[in-house]
Amino acid sequence: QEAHAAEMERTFIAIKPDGVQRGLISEIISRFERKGFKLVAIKIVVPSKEFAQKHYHDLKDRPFFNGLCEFLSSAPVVAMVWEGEGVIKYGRKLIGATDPQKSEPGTIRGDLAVVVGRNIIHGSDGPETAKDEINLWFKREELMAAKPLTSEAIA
Ligand code: 3AN
Repeated sequence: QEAHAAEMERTFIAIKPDGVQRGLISEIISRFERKGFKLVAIKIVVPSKEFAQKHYHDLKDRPFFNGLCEFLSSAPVVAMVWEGEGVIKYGRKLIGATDPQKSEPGTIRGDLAVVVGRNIIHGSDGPETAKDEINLWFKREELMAAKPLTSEAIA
């Protein structure tokens, strides 16, 4: 068996229903692409409310939990996995602070959103949540292989 390259860091990013409805899919994807991160999985789905509750389980005691889960499950979401050195932390930097009133200009939320309940995008907040969220949203076979293409595969 051939040796596998070291696992490259990956994070889960979702464009939430407000981002999709506002036509911001390409804008958001292009910011991650231009930075140099690599898209390794993408699909468009309407999650069930139960699925949304699983995704946001850490927030289950917050007053906005129910509304947040209702919203996430209300319309199509673009679910993605991005790969690259430092992608978890830097992805959060591209996204900006949770409250768009506090996110810096130049960030996705800073440039494109106004209120916290409609902040257009989700990104995993650490290595553990990244792993859990990728496993929740994607099957193994939906992720592009970590291995670079061989010359035979390219030709
Ligand atoms: P982030 O998405 O920046 O990681 P979290 O995990 O604290 O922030 O919050 C998850 C989501 O919950 C946010 N993206 C936002 O949609 C919603 N949310 C957070 N705080 C509030 C709030 N005070 N009121 C309404 N919704 C909120």
